Amino acid sequence: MKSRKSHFPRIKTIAYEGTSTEKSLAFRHYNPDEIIDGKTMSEHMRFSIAYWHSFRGAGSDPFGPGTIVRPWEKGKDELSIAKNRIDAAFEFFQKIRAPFWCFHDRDIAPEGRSLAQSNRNLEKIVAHAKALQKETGVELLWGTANLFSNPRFMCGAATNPDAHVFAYAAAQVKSAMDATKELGGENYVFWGGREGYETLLNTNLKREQEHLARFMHMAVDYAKQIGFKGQFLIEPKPKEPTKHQYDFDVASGIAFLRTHGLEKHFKFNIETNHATLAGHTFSHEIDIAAAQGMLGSIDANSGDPLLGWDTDQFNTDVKELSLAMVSILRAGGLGKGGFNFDAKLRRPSTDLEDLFHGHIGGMDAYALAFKIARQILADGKFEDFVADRYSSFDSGFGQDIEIGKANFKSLEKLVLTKLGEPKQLSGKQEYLENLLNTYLHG
Ligand code: XUL
Ligand code: CO
Repeated sequence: MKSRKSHFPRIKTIAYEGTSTEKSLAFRHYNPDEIIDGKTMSEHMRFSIAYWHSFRGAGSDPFGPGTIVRPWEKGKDELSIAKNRIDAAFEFFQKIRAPFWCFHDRDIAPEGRSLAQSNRNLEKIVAHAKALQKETGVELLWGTANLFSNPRFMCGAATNPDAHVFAYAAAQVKSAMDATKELGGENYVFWGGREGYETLLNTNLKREQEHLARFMHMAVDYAKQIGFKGQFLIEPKPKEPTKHQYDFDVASGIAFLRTHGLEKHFKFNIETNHATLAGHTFSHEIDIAAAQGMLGSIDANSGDPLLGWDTDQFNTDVKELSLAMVSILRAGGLGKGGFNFDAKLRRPSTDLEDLFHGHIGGMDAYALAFKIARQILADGKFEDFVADRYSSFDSGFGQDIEIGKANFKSLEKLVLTKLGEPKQLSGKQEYLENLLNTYLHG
């Protein structure tokens, strides 16, 4: 992007400098060009930048307006501002060495006075983004539609009690899928922020869930019609903005997909703080999805243990990420997915370089966790421990239980005549926690 005016003239492309560096604008663990098992770290990590936080978020919260002013937010009209902004974004993607980006339709292009005008705006910006992708080599991890900000979606989109709103949402997703296909998106995400309810007093829960399923089937059919080969992903979240969201967590998402015959077409985009809000660990959600072969992608962030809402912070907790990485690598990786920084700067972090510090911290923490997890799996101590813990099911009556050859009567006879009282087998949690610390801290 040499020919364009720089939006970050004082910041150079972030380089890997290793752990001895004193520089703050440098990677200490993420070396995008390092080859591990025949692939670069960049190819392993598949980091992605979330357009909405990093290029539309200005720091507003429910108690006050935005605080962050960006120099590129100017132009003669909304569309030229949108173009300047996306130019700045692609310069950032390159300087931070992220190979992917993600967007909502309304992040990148302004909503018009009619759907037709919104579609025209989107098409113009998509054409511009396509040229930028070609010029920079940055690719699209996923696209999605914003079906939660506009007041028309106040009672939901696909689960709205008004069929007119359902139709509008369908039309909007159709264009967002077209845009994602046009930009070569590897996935398409459904996060149903308002697909839920505020009170059951006004809600037909069964009918709303059926409408949501109908909507998803329409998306599957439309993907076939246009030849979109990307992976569909559901991003669960238990609440916020709604009191109760139908895609509450991965387990309820699986139940929903299986109930409505959609399980072959969807995987999950798991967001760290959505797991926390659902009362789960990040690893729990990854393992539940992986157990069904439905682990798709990650929205990389974290919450704050003292705040009960979605703070979308950059995650620098290497312990949490190492455990998550063990689960991801054990499941065979993310395939077409990646690690998308669905994370935003704190409201008082108003400097341009804060945007770099946030992403550098997140990328370094993930890269370090990747290396730690590889070491844990290569040593196999935890795997051996767990395999041994279940070894009574490998043969004899344990194996009979697993393969369906045993029943209540046969097992009763066995206990009464042969086995008697089981011996205590320690779970050894403290030993395992200490073992984990040797990988994290030596
Ligand atoms: C909201 C959230 C969304 C989705 C995309 O909590 O995570 O930004 O990732 O709609
Ligand atoms: Co998200």
